[in-house]
Amino acid sequence: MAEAAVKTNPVAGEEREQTDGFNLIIDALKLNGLNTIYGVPGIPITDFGRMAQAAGIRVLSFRHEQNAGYAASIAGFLTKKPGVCLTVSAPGFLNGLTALAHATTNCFPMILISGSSEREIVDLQQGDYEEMDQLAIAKPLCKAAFRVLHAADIGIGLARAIRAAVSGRPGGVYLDLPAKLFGQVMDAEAGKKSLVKVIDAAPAQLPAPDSIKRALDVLKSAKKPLIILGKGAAYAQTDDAIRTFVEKSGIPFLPMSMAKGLLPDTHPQCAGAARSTVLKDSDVVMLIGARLNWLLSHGKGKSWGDAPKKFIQIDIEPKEMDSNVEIVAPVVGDIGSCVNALLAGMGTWPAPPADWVSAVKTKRDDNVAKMAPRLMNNNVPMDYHGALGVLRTIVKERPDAILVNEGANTLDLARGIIDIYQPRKRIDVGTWGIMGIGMGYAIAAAVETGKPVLCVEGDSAFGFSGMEVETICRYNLPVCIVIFNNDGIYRGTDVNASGTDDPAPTVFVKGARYDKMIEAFGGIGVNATSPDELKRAVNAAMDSGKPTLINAVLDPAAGSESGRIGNLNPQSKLKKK
Ligand code: ADP
Ligand code: TPW
Ligand code: MG
Repeated sequence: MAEAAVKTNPVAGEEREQTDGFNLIIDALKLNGLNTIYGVPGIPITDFGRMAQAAGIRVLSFRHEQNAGYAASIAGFLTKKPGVCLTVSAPGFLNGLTALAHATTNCFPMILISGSSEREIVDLQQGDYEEMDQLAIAKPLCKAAFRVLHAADIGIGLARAIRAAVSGRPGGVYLDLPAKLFGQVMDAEAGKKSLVKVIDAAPAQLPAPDSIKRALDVLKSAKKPLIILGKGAAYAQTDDAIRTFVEKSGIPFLPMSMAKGLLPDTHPQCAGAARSTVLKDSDVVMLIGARLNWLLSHGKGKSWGDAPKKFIQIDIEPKEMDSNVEIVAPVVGDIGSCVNALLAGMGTWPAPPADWVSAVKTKRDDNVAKMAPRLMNNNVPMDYHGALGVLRTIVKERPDAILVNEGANTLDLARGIIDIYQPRKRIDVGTWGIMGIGMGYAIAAAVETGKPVLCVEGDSAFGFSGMEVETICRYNLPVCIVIFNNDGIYRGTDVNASGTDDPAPTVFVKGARYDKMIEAFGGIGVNATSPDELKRAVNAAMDSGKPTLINAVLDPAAGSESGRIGNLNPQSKLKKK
């Protein structure tokens, strides 16, 4: 128990140790191995942060709760333990809520703990300091939401939060802690007994044997099979089983963005560079921890071609099946158990038809060869390909670094160009395609893994979390941020059609020097105008591990509207005058 807990209280003539809400929460977190908190201090949690730090929990103090929340969410993805975000009431809570909803949407385990005002006042709407019915607001946006009113229930409250976050399909959980709870005093011995160490928080979920047989039968019957690996497969941390299964099957695989590196992008079976061909031409598609959402065009339409398709899906969430198209072989269970059951049932497995495998390989090799010269260009100002060619080589030489990536063109092109070699080394905008995850993800990646982090950020994307460069400097984290500065959102060339002096909505200050921002906090800033300069600066940063921000000057005309998802952008059909 945390030392500060100990008070004495004369009960029936004897001195009995007491504890309080502050200490019970700390003890409950530690008991469950939740040793890191991402948050922003303030009433009523300021002392809690101090006491948690004193008790050996790592407390990372951010400049905005949304960034702390994104950090917690990706900590959950990287570790399979719920990432903890701590905020103050009403506005702090709301700032953290975006990240909680994001965690839920992305199936990352996270617990948002917010202090709140007193129930008596909130429920009568009497206007407390930062009054808000936070529990009610959180509920529809997360997987589960709980409130603890009595110190004796803290252990159970946290246990419920942990189980809800990590069991089944992982997600975000809200834990509401009213200010009064922190100071509530109770007998220390009883307090200790009230804590719960959660046993087997995410129990294995074994697939039904029938479902495994059905899936293998369908897969075996395929002429043009394809395996799609999603970020659920990366989350599952069952890397060897997945790799063995894919290799034993001989089937081409397509990694979704955050599943890149489960098998290296350079693996002979990787169909990443033949994406449109394999989606169109495949006849049986096995999804492992990937949803048929917008990122896979809902499993139908033009990108899937006319050939009839059969889908096999492995997922822990039974309701995911048939969400967009019919799943002929649903396999419900955790990915480790499912893949191991598939492996056990495969027997001697026939290689997939050679003409299919070689057609995919030819397409892939053609596309890679076509791209190669563009990646070696030395243009000044840089274009995306020239800059990304450099970063691609650096990641190849440093495969254990974690790549954080957001933006539009900066995202779409980096995803395709930068090969990833190890599992969970690429983290990005995820299911919602949101901007703002950058610095929070970078901080959590560095803190949780101890590995160097390379952030490839659009200049707009960076702006959503840019103030956290101070946090990166404060904790002296090995983070190198490269800003693809093309003077704006998608491009820096838009003009205001109204004739007023205002700039167009998508453009920023021309020639901005983001590198100066980090210098204000003692980090290293570099302005890089050519691929060679960029290469030198990134290598120096990765070697030194010092917080670095590189302003990579890109041609403002190099990008395209909405990057690769311009098709989702409604545009006026009215003729421009
Ligand atoms: P991507 O965006 O990479 O395609 P999604 O986030 O759409 O991936 O899909 C991830 C899927 O993985 C979710 O449907 C989720 O239920 C599932 N999932 C997460 N963890 C596990 C696990 N341990 N076992 C099985 N399925 C999982
Ligand atoms: C929370 C909309 C999608 S991409 C983008 C915005 C604002 C920025 C693109 O510019 P950037 O990249 O980063 O400079 P580049 O290389 O194309 O110039 N608010 C949120 N999420 C999203 N997705 C948006 C707005 C958007
Ligand atoms: Mg930009």
